[in-house]
Amino acid sequence: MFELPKLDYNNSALSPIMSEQTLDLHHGKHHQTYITNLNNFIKGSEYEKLSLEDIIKKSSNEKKAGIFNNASQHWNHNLFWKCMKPNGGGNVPSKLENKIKKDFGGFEKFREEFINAGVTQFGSGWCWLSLKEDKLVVTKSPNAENPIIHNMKPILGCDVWEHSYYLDYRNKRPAYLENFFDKLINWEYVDSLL
Ligand code: MN3
Repeated sequence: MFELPKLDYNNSALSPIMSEQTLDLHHGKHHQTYITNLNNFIKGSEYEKLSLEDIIKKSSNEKKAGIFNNASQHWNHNLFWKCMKPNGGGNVPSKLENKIKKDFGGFEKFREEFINAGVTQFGSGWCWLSLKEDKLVVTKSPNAENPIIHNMKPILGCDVWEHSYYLDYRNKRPAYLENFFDKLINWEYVDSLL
């Protein structure tokens, strides 16, 4: 049985960048629903004993869309909550900063590429910073899809489903992504996943 993880901050702590109402709904309702659905799907099946990552890989291989979508969304949101903190953004730990500069040719280039990936994801989905073998890469994915099914290790993910930003930013997805990047990211956590 999977359970909703507690956030490391209060639901009002990211306001006004991400409002209390958004977190109440996004964490308390949307994320909880993925977990409830996942538990119902796997109950009594061979999936029940597997780790979340193994459930994602197996259901992807076996094209079990119901299990895959809910398991992957559970994983994705776990990372998303951890990648944010009150008064986030700002200084990046030097190990991560140096790796970003090396792999993207500059921090500003990486910022642009990450935000652009989120802006250009057509419809619902995610943008990611992942390790692919030894290199950092930015990718985007539709719906629930997670880079681990493409043998990458995500270390930063931003939810660009409308439920993530519509109450606070309406249709302005670029403004949401810029604010997420500049004011919410917990770079110490991202660095710890390198
Ligand atoms: Mn979401």
